[in-house]
Amino acid sequence: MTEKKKTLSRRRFIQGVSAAGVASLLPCRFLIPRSAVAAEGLSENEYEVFRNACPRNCYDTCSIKSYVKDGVLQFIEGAQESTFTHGGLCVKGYAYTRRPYSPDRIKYPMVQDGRRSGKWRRVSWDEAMDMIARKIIKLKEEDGSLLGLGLTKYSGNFGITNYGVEGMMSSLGYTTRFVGTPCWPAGIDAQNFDMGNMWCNDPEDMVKAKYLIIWGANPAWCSVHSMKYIMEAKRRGAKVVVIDPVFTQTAAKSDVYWQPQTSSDGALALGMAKHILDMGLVDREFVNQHSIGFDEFVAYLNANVTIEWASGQSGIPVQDIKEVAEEFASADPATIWIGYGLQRHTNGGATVRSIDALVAMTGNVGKEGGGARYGHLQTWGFNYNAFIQKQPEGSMGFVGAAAKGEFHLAKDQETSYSDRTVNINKTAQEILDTKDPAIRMLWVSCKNPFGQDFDRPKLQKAFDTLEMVVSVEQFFTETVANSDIVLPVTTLFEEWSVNASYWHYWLSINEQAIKPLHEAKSNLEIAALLSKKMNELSPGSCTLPTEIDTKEWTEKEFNQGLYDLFGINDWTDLRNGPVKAKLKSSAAWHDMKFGTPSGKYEFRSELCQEHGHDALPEFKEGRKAYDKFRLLTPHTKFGIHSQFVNLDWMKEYNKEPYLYMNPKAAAEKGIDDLDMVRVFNKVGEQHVRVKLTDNVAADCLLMYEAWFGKGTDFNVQNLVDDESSDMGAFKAGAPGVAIHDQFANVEKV
Ligand SMILES: Nc1nc2c(c(=O)[nH]1)N[C@H]1C(S)=C(S)[C@@H](COP(=O)(O)OP(=O)(O)OC[C@H]3O[C@@H](n4cnc5c(=O)[nH]c(N)nc54)[C@H](O)[C@@H]3O)O[C@H]1N2
Ligand SMILES: Nc1nc2c(c(=O)[nH]1)N[C@H]1C(S)=C(S)[C@@H](COP(=O)(O)OP(=O)(O)OC[C@H]3O[C@@H](n4cnc5c(=O)[nH]c(N)nc54)[C@H](O)[C@@H]3O)O[C@H]1N2
Ligand SMILES: [Mo]
Repeated sequence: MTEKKKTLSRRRFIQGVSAAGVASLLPCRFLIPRSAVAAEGLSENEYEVFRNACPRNCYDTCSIKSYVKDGVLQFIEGAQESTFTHGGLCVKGYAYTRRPYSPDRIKYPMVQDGRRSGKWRRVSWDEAMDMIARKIIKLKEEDGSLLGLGLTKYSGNFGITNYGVEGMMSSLGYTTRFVGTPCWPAGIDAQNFDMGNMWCNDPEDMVKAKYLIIWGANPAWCSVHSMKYIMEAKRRGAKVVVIDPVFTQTAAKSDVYWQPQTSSDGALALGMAKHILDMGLVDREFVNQHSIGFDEFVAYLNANVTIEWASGQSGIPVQDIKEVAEEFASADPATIWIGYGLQRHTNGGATVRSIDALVAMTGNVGKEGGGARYGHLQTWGFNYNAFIQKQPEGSMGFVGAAAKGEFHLAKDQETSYSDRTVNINKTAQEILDTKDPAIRMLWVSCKNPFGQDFDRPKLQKAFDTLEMVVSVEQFFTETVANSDIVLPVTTLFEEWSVNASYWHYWLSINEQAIKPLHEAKSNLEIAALLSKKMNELSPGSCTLPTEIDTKEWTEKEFNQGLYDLFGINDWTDLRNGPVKAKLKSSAAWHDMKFGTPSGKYEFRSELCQEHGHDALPEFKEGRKAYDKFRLLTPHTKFGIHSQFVNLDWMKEYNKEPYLYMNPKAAAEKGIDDLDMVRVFNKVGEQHVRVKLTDNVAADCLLMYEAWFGKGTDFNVQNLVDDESSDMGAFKAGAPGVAIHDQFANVEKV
C-alpha cells in the first residue's frame, strides 16, 4: 500500500471512531445515516464499492460497505440500508481496514521446527499439504480409522461458507470433533425447556418496551447498536434496570443499578416472582391459556421463597426487590435482556429458567416490546452445503451412541458410523483422556484454544501429547506458537460468504472486495487443496472437490425458503445492501404456539427433568468459592476475544491489560493503583498491573479477556478452570462452562 493511501485510511479510521462512539449512544431519531463518502464530499464513483459483513461472534453482525481503489481497501462504513447497523460500526470495526494489511499477518504457510521454539520456516502450499496429507494417511493406516484426527473450531469467523471446515473433515472420514460452545448453551437449553426453542424479539422493538431489565449483559460494549433502541425506549419514558456484579458502561446508562452477589440471580428472580404473586400481579390470562405447571411453581414459591431470603442471597435490599418487581409486573410491555455472561455459571441454566418464568408470569412472552430476550437462529435457514459432506467409502468411525469408551470398529455396520464427539469446553482434559485411538493430530480453525479455552497450563500439557498440530490463522497467536504448521487464511474482505445474526433479523452478503494478500487462502480453498493432495497420494481418500469457487459455494447456501423469508428474488439482490426478514410480528412466540412437548409455556418441564435437572425453575446453589476473591473475566470493549486488541491501530485503546480491583480490598492487601501484582489460584498465575475502581465489588477481581499480541504473556486462562455449567448438553451436545465461577487471590510483587 502506498504512503498516501495509508494516510487516507488512517485518517478515516480516526474520524470513524469519534463518529461511531457518539452515534451508537444517541437516540435513533438523531441518527441520520449518511455515507462516509458523501459526508467527506467525495464521489462514490471514485471507488469500487463492495458489500461485506462482520463475521465475528457478535450480536451486531454489522452490515459493511467497503470502498476499494486500485485493488486496495480504502475505508469502510456501516451499511445505511440496515436500520440496525444504521451507517455506523464499532471502533474495532473501523480498524478493519488495517487487518488485511497488518504487518503481523501470517503471510505464507510455515513450519515450526519444535513447538514454541519460534523457529519458523516458510514452505510452499504444496509442501505444507504434503506433510499434512501424509500424516492423515498414516493415522488411517495405523489406527484403522481417522478418529485420531481432531477438529477444534469455533467462532473466529461465522461466515456460513466457513462451515466448510467441518465439511472438509467429513470429506476425509469420521473424525473426532470438539462439540459444544463456551458461549451460551446453558441459556439455550433453559429456553428450550421453557418455550421449546431459543427465540427472541427483534431487538429493534425494544423501543416499545415500557420497562427494560438488562440482566448480566453489557450491550454498551458487546452490542453497541442495540444501545440506540434502549436509549430511545428511555426517551419515550421507559425505566431501565441493569443487574450486574460489575458497574458496566451499560449500568451507567440505567435508572436503577443492582450489584448482586455473583451467581445469586436465580434467588433474585424467584424473590421477584414471589412478590408479584403476593401482590396479585400475575397475568392470569397468559398463565391459564398458554402455560402448564404454574400451580406447581406457585406451590414451590410459597414453600421455599421469601423476599428476605432473596435479599440475603443476593445482597439487594428487600424494598428494592419489591419495588422493581412491582414496576416490572405493572409495566406493559416489559422485557428482560438475558445476557450470556449471566449463564456462565454452574447454576446458569437454572437462573435463566427463573428469569424466563418472571417474564412469562407477567404475560410478557409473545408480546411486542416484551420478551425474555436471549438470542435466536430463525434466519439461519441456509443449505449448509459447505458443512454437509460425505465420507469416503469404507470410512471407519465411531459406532453407536457417542458415549465415551464404547468405541469399537465394526466393519459390517458401516452405516451406523459417526464422528466421535468430545466436549469443546474441556479441550485439555479431552485430549489427555481420549483413547483408542488417542487424538494424535489436531486441526485448529476459527479458534484460538490457548486464548479462549480453559485451564491453559493443562492445555499446554495436552498439546504436548499431540503428534501434529495444524493451525489455520491470520496472526501468530499462542495457539500458533503451540502448532507445527500454520496456514495463512483470508480476512473477510478477501473471500465470499454470507452472514446472519443471532440477535437481529438482517442478512448480509460478504463479497470478495480485494484479492487475497500474500499467500492467504480461504478456509474452503484450503479444504480443496487438502482434497487435491489427499487424492494424489491416496486416490478416493477425500470426497471434496479439488477446486472450489467460494462465490459459487456462497450461492449454494441459499434456497427459496430464505428468499421468501427475506423477500428477495435472488441472492444477488443482497449486493444492493442487507435485507431484513419479513416478520409477521416483531415478537417471538407471537402466535403462542410453543415448541415444548405440551405446545405451551412450561413452568414445569418434564423434558428438563429427563435431562437431569429440576422440573421447576428452582433455585440452584452456585459453585463454592475455592479462593479468596471472585474472579470475573468478561468481554472487553475494544476487542472481541483474541481479535482486534493485537492490531497496532488498536494499541491506543488497549495500552496494556489491567486487573481491576476495589480500593478497599486493595488497601487490605497493601496494593496501590498501578502496582504490579500476581493473581494466582489452583489453575495458575498471571502478573498484571492494577487499576483501582469502585466499579467492582470488594470481593471481586476483574480482568477482561483479550490477546494483546505477540510477545505478551497476558492470558486470563491461566486462572480459569474448565468447570461445567449445569445445562447445554441438550442442544449443543456438551454442557456450557462456568467461566465466571472462578476464584483467585492477589499479592503485590
Ligand atoms: N476467560 C474467558 N474465556 C472465554 C470467554 C470469557 O468471557 N472469559 N468467552 C467465551 C466465549 S463467549 C467465546 S464465544 C469464545 C470465543 O473463542 P474463539 O472462537 O476462539 O474466539 P476468537 O478469538 O474470536 O477467534 C479465534 C481465532 O480465529 C481467527 N480467525 C479469524 N477469522 C478467521 C478465518 O476466517 N479463518 C480461520 N481459520 N481463523 C480465523 C482469529 O484470528 C482468532 O485468533 O471464548 C470463550 N472464552
Ligand atoms: N466488544 C465486544 N463485543 C462482543 C464480544 C467481545 O468480546 N467484545 N463478544 C461477543 C460474544 S462471543 C458474546 S458471547 C457476547 C457477550 O455479551 P455479554 O453477555 O453482554 O457480555 P459478557 O461480557 O460475556 O457478560 C456480560 C456481563 O455479565 C456479567 N456477569 C457475570 N456473572 C454474572 C452474574 O452472576 N450475574 C449477573 N447479573 N451478571 C453477571 C459480567 O459482569 C458482564 O458485565 O458479546 C459479543 N460482543
Ligand atoms: Mo461468545
